[in-house]
Amino acid sequence: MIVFMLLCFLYIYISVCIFLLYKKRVDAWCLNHVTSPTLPLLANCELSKMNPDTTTALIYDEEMTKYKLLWVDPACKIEVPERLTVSYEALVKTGLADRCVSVPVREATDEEILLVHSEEYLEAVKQTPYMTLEDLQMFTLQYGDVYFHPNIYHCAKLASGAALQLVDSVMTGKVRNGMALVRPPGHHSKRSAANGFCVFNNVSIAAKYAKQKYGVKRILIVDWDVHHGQGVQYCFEEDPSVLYFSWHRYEHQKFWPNLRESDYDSVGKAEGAGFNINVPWNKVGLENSDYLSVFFHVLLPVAYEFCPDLVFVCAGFDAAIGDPEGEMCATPDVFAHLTHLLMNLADGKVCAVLEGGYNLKSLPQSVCETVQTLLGDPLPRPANLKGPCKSALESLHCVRATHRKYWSCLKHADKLPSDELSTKPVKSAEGEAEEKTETEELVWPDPLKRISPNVRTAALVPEGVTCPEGCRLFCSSQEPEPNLIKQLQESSGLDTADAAALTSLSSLISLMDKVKKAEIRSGLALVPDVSIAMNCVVQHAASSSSSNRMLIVLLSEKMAKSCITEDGKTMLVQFSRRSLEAEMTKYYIPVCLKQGCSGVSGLIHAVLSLLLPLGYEFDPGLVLLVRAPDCRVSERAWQQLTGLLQGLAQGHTLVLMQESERSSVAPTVSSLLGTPAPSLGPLSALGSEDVEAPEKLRLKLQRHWKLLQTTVSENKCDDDG
Ligand code: Q6M
Ligand code: ZN
Repeated sequence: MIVFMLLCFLYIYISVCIFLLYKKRVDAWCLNHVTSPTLPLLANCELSKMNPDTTTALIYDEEMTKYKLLWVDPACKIEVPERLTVSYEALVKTGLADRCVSVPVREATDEEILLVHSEEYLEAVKQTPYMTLEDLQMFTLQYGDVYFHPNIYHCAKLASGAALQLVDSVMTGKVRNGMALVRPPGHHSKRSAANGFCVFNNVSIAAKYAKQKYGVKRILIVDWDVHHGQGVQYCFEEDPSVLYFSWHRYEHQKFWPNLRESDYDSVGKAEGAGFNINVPWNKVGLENSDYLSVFFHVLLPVAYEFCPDLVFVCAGFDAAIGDPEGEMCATPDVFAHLTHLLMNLADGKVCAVLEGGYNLKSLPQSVCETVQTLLGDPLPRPANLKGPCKSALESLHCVRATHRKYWSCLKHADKLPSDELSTKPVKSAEGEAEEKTETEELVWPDPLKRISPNVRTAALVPEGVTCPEGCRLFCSSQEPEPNLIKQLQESSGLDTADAAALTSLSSLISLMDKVKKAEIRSGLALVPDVSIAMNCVVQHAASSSSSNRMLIVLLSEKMAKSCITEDGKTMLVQFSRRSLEAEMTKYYIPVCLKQGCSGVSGLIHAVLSLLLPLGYEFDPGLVLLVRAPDCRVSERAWQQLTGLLQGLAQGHTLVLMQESERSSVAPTVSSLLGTPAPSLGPLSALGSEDVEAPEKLRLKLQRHWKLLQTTVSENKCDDDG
């Protein structure tokens, strides 16, 4: 009897243990409903762990490290299992993996693989697990730059299945976004052929699946791998519901895969014309500025016009510094920005799937930057952007000119000169002669730690206004200093008798100081008068000795130039109906919009192609975003603007709004908290009048601000090339 009871206890004990272990995983999925009123007090990471609206999926399985090259092949030797292990280990070591929801992989089914591939090809690949080494080598011979292994078929099914799991997690709302770390990659594989280390086209399969299973109408695929994903291009060439964007090392077709159709003039076919965008790079050594320019002046304007419901990233990291294939010089932190700039599209539904990346130092760094951004951490400062190089500008020019007939945002792009720039065959053998010196060890600084301030967003609101969920009510702790009050009185023009107003202004100053000192990430203040408040903040910033630059983004019809000095510490970009062009200087930039801020397409276009490049090059330490009550900005466009600006100044934004606009507090705070701005819907085509003024401004300012350039201008004395 006693033995029986002991056995019973043991049994119960073991069951409870198993249950608890199991529950740990399930919890991550089911805590969706936990939204307690005390949430604002929790640290960011705990918050994101529980709320599906803010979680990031991470999909990985060690099984995908279990195949490798079994013979000597110089073309394939860089594609090693360690690519995956070092990436995953870096995510674990930095604590990022722990902050994600771990979603298991699965095998893609035959039916799913057949969404993209032919039956003959699938059947052929199915035989590979049973082949001898010799058979495998023979089998491999029919394809280019790829190798087979008895376990690669299994891994390829898992790689595609991982992409499908990611789609399911994002589309069902279990997570907001996510990344799948997979091997083999996918973007080169074609309907009936393996190619470039790829067996099944993971992202193409996932895109077809999303269309079929969830009825997704428009899909954007951003391929930032340094190679052209020709497989993806072929798959969706005639499909206007999938916009494929790829930049790639091309060198006038001298670089693998050496295809004519990788050039900028392959725009898609039939119905799909305009929905394939190739940006060929004809030089190596490109840098952050080159990549970001293409985002500002091609990808983002087109993407906003297209308005995807879902975004995939063919996330290869061979475009990063140190990569033996790409030979580019962009630093890993650029991927934080590329990721961030996509995160306000498609209501934040971004699915990143690993492709290439062969430097075992820059690859894990870049993966971490990407995942950390998906998780919503503050962005690194976009330091030292110096504008695109001449060759990148040539590519940019060609792409914009070629696509101007398809996209209204590009309709004012400069046409191509009659003698085309890019398709020109390579000049002579001169470049050829310099043989590839065995890439000497490149060094670059480790990316900086991205630390979240304890308080994400604080709001300074008048009594009676409730502070939205997730946000901290700001109360100034100290008594205002008499000196400050005196200063405020001068800059506000308020009477000493107006003690209450002066105290509230001094709270505003202390909020700004806390944001500047990074004790708080971002802030919002509802004030009785935005102009007065703005003046006070600007004066105070100017009087403090800090060398911190401030970017002021002003939505107002009221002239405001006088509030800044030209010492380079402040830049003011003002959006209004008024044509204040004559007043323009290097640091005061009045953007005249035909419909003012109320026209969504016009405003967004100006934000993407003017404000962002200016902001990134200026690289402020603080962004002051001011919304005057007369600006009539639509709530969604405002949220997009607020969201996009979080890429600057490590997210240190201070928003000023007028008391009368209290209904906008919640949506604004939501954007400051990192909630993706709601999608704008397909934008109405831009009229000439929307594009003309900003375009004129861009041309005038590009001498000062190189990130505004889109063509190789006459007066540009660039010595590379
Ligand atoms: C290798 C030539 C070696 C996923 C990916 C695959 C790239 C395949 C490159 C094949 N050529 N010098 O795009 O990164
Ligand atoms: Zn690649």
